Amino acid sequence: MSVHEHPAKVYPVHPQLKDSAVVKGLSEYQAMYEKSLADSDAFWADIAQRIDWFSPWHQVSQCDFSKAQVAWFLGAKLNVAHNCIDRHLKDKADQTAIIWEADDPADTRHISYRELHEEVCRAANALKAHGVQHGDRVCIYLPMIPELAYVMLACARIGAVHSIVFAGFSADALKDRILDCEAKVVVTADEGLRGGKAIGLKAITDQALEQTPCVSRLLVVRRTGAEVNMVAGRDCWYHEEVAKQRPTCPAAWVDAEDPLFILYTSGSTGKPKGVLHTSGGYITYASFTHQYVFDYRPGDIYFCAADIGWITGHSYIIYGPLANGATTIMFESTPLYPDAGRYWDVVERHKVNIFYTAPTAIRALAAEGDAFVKKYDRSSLRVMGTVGEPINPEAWGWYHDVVGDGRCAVVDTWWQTETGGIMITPQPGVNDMKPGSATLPFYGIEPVIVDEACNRQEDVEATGLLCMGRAWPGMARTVYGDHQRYVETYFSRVPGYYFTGDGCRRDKDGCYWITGRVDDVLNVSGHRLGTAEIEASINACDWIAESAVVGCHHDIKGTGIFAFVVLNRDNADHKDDFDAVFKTVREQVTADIGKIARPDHILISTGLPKTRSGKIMRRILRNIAKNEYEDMGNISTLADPSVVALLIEGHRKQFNS
Ligand code: 7RM
Repeated sequence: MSVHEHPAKVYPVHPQLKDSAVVKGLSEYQAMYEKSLADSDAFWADIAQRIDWFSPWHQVSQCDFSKAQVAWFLGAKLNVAHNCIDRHLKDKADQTAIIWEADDPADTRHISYRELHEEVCRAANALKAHGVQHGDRVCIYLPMIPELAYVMLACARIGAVHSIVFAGFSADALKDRILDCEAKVVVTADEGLRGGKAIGLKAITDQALEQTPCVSRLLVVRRTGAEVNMVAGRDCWYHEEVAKQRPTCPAAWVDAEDPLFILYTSGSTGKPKGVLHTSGGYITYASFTHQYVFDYRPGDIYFCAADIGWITGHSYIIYGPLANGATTIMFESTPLYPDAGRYWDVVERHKVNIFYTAPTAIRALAAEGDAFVKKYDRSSLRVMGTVGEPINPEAWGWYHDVVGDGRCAVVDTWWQTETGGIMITPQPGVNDMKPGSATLPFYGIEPVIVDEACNRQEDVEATGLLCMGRAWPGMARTVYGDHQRYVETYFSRVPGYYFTGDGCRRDKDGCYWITGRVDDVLNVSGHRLGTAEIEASINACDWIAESAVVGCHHDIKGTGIFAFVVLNRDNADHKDDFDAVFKTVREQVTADIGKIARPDHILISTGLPKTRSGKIMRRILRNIAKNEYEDMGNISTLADPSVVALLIEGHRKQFNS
């Protein structure tokens, strides 16, 4: 049964949150929401007062979706690292900024705002010493260690642009990202450590750097102490470089529209896009949403379990919380190490008040049973968030009832790499919660639903494509080096609107239910992967002529990866050697992209269902992967309709016999 067939169960606002939350009740939300849309510039000018500006803007916004033009706080100057660190020193110098929870639960470190300031200044001076200047790109390929925070904030401090690459990506994926943004300096570690297992990041980086002439310097953080090969003239130890530097460094006043970072994300076509975020609007939006969505209060211990390699970690481990002077936890390990109680162990030991994770982690932990949860004291928890994919009501119910003891607010936050921050979400103490619905738009956000023909759906109850009717400060400004791609991806499908790529339904109360991607993007464990990227990798296997990738149901990941592969004529004899094909394909994808993109299932096929113009009809493949053999719809436009029966027969044999 899909979420839409469930009679929506409603969990009323928890009374204990109603009077103490930052926004008190639905009518206060509605008044503020209406104000945010009625005079948007006045609203955002007011909200932006939460940020320290060196000099003011001369115009609040200049946005025109028909021209794909977005700019906020024009002419203003600020420094994001100053806002995340320096301005807290007068009253919070000794407060913990970051609690680092290492892979080994016995290993935790408290980093005060004073220490953070010193470490970031040293890192900033080291980057400068190695030639990094305002506007230069620095690629960061680090695990979840404090140096990751130091280096990203060091970039912000000197006006350099960071591009963080998730440490689970392969050498090839790293190489592509370094080349695309022409990074001058790369920062990595000897090894990463997760779940007791070491990952040779330095060796992977060495492989990537064989093909990146733009890189002049590699800084290497010592994490495990493993022996690594240092290339003379190129590689330096991070700890040696920062030790040489002074612990102060002036924060460069940058323009509000100067780039802060690039983050690569998958789309439906081609290689990943370098989503570019700028400084003033992004930090305003990250800070504002972090306070309101999580009902963050001074003194709270805040734990977002994402990886900083993804946007959730950028906005809600580092930038939003630190801009708000919070204590934020950086978690190096996995939810299952040393066992399925790890998150709750962290909650108990650090007395976490706000916890934020993804549905895939919730499902994986729910499957391990309640005992791991109940073993730990979770009475400090007040707000619990989810992000990354639609949450099924069963997982929502377990999170709310078991983890939160039925007493915490659950916020199902919908947003994207491109939106910079949370867009559609419940707010603690404000609105009733509906498991499976992200509920209501955040302040200043105007969701619009259009049908396939781009007609705006004016009725409250509506279904269609989710768009945004107006700009907000946190949105991406361009695709790095390819503005045309930004125009085509977000502003062309539905003229005059920002197109999200998601489908959705709005119910009679105006609540939004996200139904998932409407393009060829898969959401695997909350990570975005383009089917085209995975297919390109599979097709690079010698044995394979062509392939088609679709999503399929997966209990834990939400969406699994199903690949239909056609072997080369010369290798057709491998068709009986399923294990070898499966292994080869998974190894190839791991090498090209990373383990997260490995297919879960493979069906060796004699052909793919293509139209006469050569387009693969994925609808048919999705049905087959779902075990739905009956209702294939119209297949008369296929060049060879007989392939459908062969595919069904193959699938039935492999999966249903
Ligand atoms: C933050 C992040 C974005 C895509 C987005 C959706 C899906 C994210 C939710 C969700 C339903 C949610 N950035 N998505 N959050 N779907 N409910 N609360 O995940 O760029 O990596 O992914 O993720 O499809 O378009 S992302």
